[in-house]
Amino acid sequence: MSNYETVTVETDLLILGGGMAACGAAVEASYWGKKHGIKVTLVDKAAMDRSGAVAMGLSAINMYVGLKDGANTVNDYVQYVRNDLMGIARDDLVANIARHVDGTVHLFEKWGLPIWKDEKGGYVHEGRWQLMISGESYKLIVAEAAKTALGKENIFERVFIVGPIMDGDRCAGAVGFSVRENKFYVFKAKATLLTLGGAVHVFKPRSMGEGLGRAWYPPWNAGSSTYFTLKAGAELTSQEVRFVPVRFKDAYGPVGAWFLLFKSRATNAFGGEYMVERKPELEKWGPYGKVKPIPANLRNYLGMLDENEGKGPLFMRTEEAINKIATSSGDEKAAKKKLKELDSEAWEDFLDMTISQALLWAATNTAPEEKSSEIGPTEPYFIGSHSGASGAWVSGPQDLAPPEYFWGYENMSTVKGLFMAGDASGANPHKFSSGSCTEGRLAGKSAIRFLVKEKPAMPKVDPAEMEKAKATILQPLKTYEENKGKSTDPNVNPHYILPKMFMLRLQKLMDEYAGGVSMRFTTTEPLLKRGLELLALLKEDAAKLGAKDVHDLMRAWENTHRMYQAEAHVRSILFRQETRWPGYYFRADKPKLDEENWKVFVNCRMDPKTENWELKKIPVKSTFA
Ligand code: SFD
Ligand code: AMP
Repeated sequence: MSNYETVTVETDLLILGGGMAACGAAVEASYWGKKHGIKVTLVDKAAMDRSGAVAMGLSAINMYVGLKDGANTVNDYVQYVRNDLMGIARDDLVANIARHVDGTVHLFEKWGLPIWKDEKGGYVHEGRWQLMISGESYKLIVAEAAKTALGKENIFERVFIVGPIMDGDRCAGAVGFSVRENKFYVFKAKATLLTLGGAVHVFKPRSMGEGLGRAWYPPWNAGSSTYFTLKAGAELTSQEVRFVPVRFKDAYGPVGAWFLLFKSRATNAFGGEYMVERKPELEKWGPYGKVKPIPANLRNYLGMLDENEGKGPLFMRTEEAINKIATSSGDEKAAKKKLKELDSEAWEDFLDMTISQALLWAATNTAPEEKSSEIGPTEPYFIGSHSGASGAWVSGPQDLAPPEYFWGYENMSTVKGLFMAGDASGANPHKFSSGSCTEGRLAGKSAIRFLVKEKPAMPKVDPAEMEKAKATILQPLKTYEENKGKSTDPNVNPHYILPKMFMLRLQKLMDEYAGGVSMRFTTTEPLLKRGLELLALLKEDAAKLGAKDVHDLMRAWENTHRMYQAEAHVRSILFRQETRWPGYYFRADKPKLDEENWKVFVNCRMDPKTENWELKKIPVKSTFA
């Protein structure tokens, strides 16, 4: 530990993360920053070319409004998102992204992203809001634009960010460590933009043993955004709104292209189409049970009801969908050609995005044109960019936000000088890759506006405080080194807990007490309170984390971040006295939707010093009808 060098970097705007939101912020902030002599620096735990959720590529852009061709309006998108989240969404933030996202997609195309075109040269739509792409290299293309805008000297890759530096109640930057060299980093900044993604593996995954690590959302997004926001004393919102996606079983292949492009049906094991047969259930869920498309969580719930009744497993009827399209022309020769085309689209959908699904098809001799595939709800994830809504509470844009939702600079949190975008910003879901990049652009420009107008001084950071932070952050290495010899097997030692064991304990706890897969996503007040008791013990044991090397050190802090995400989630579910998203979680002791008392945001904040929590209701307001 003594051989750890401290590297101090001073900058004006610090962008944390190198994913879709960060790349958008880098391009926009560098452009406007250059006009005002403002320095922009970016830090990523991995290599930007292949980091974050889009590392493996994507096969669709899921947010494109199509304003130019008059197909849709901003308000259409606002309504779609508000209904999908059962009434709880920030219309002002959703609209702000919706009015700019098409421009971002056109930039992607200019940068070289292949977007499928129809015979008239128009974009091929997967659905009303989704475009098909050949997106294996999507992240490389977007990262290249960001790196060019920033300049190599302003990019720090392979540096893991642990938490914020505070200068009084102002965010003054961040601390972290290299995952390649013995370097501890102090980033001092006049403004900070947090885009560290969402959280995976807080709950026990369905994958285990040889498959452990297999997930839909990337396990390398470990809740660092939530931890950073809490430790800065900023407000979070919608931490109860986890996302439980329905996915092809065991390899986590997405379903959007099958439902929307291939118009595939999903049925139970007896051929029953649960989204049709269980329509009466939708009556129970207020106005949201009547909208089209059926909200994502209710789609899940209808399938879960069939499974609970022993009608599982559920299947995506790929064979039916492909053959129906192929034979639709009635011409046998054309059908053969179409079948071949559809078959390659089916495989490309996964080869461009979730390669393991294609591997599992191969490994199980599954030809989608001949055999349907099992689907099912996965373990919960925390992502503010898909059909979940967890993230920080940020200011809206002045022209769209109700007065209560605007405090100076759009996308700024409740802590001065700290901005969020992408998964890190909450209550504005359905932004996906293109919307997250767009929100990054908006937040990047807003942070530059903040720097130009407020002219904040470089924050004061006490070197002695930084040395204390360094000791705390590197402590797991010391704990392991000092105690590893006290047992015959360093993996079994009473003096420390190893990161993987810590993670498995957290996952078991969340699965059993906070409504994970084993509990069919169901929980109650007594279960949640017991879960909090066990989380408090886990937090005590976090002080005894041991790390055998710098990789383990990153794992130790990733799991600490997951633990705080877990606590924010459990406290928020406990606070909301109803069931609003039954296909995401079900409060068996509060089984109904309560529009009268609970059509609100649930916000939470933790005092960084005392770690005391406060939770509150925030009324849902909108300037949209
Ligand atoms: O259909 C630290 N997403 C899809 N979006 C689409 O537009 N189309 C699709 O087809 C999509 N599909 C999909 C999607 C995601 C995944 C994983 C799959 C399939 C398999 C969603 C988008 O990918 C998502 O909305 C955006 O990428 C979110 O952007 P952002 O910027 O909020 O998160 P990020 O890109 O993961 O970036 C996070 C960055 O932070 C870094 N990082 N760096 C330093 N220190 C730490 N402690 C850090 N922790 C994290 C990461 O390295 C990364 O650079 S479909 O299935 O939905
Ligand atoms: P997914 O593959 O589940 O990540 O979904 C990709 C996109 O398709 C998202 O915009 C979803 O909201 C949308 N989607 C998925 N399934 C359906 C469905 N059955 N009806 C309407 N939209 C859907």
